[in-house]
Amino acid sequence: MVNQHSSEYLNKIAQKFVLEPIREVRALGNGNINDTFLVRLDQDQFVLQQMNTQVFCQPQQVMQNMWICTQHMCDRLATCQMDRRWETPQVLFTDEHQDHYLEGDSFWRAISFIGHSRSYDTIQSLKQAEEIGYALGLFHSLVSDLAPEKLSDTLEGFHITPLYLQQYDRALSNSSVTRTPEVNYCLKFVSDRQAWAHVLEDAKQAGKLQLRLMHGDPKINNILFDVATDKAVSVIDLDTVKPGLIHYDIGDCLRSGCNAIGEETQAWETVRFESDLCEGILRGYLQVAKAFLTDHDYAYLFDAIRLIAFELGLRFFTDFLNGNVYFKVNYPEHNLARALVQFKLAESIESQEKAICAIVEDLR
Ligand code: GN1
Ligand code: MG
Repeated sequence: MVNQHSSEYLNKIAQKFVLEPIREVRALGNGNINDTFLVRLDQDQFVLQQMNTQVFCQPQQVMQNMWICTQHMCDRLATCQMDRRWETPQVLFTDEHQDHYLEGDSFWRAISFIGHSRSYDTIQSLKQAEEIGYALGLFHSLVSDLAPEKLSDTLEGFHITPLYLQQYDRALSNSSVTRTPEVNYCLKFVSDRQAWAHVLEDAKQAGKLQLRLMHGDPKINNILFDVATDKAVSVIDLDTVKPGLIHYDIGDCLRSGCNAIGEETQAWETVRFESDLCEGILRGYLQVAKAFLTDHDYAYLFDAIRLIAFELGLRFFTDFLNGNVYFKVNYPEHNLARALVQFKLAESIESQEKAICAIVEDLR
């Protein structure tokens, strides 16, 4: 059998997307779902990815969505006067003009590499917080006039918390997990919040929150910063751009950007939601987003921040109970450790409800 990740194999796949000789292919980043590589050419480089088709069952639709949304953003950028650097990742095509390459069951695609940029796994400063918020705001603004129904639902149930609760109930009833103090903490944490966890879906059903286009995964390391100015220059990882609530994005951006020790920390007991970083991110976001947020949107911001940390913890914990079938892990309790981080973060958010709501009020 071919070793899919041998350099010979990777070179062969990478060569499908360019004519120039490939100089090097190496692993890039630490995504939890797809396998990502950086391909070096003589003068240029690009990103090569093998998509996880267990998670993204319709990878062609993901590529179609990506194409529509990147084209739309480029058109928008061409007509507006940007006074700063901003770039959109581009889909690369194979020599047969395909947006992907199929090798047996393996689905490969290539995306342009945004040069002179870097990403961070944990936030470094308040200034950066504002940049992260600005980046998400600009992204939402650039897709705000693209009708959501033009994009397919490529990941059904994504960020629908009540559905994750159902999956959790199933996982729990099939699991014979040892009841360690950490496991008991997670079980109680979820059980105490079951009823509240419907909050955003209820607001959507009631027509208070509208379906728009969302990024789906705007965590800190999906924002790129210019290496010289440290200003945000791009939002990457467009796999989950699809119709949804922008609240999922705001919650995801804040749960990731306001946890200064990062989602992979082992020190889960010390995880805190930093409200000054929250203020920075929201200030940056609202600089752009004030133009399209409604009163209802503001009313649900706190719930969104609390919910997405809770939801991600629930997703990690469920995967731990299921034996780690969704997120990549480095050791068997990895998803439990990740769940504890998110639950601690949610707890910290809950304890600062008044302060966070006051920040929202002051900024609007
Ligand atoms: C996954 O694969 P990656 O790292 O881009 C996940 C996100 C989570 C994130 C947590 C499709 O994203 O929802 O927030 O891990 N993506 C999917 O790090 O489930
Ligand atoms: Mg992602």
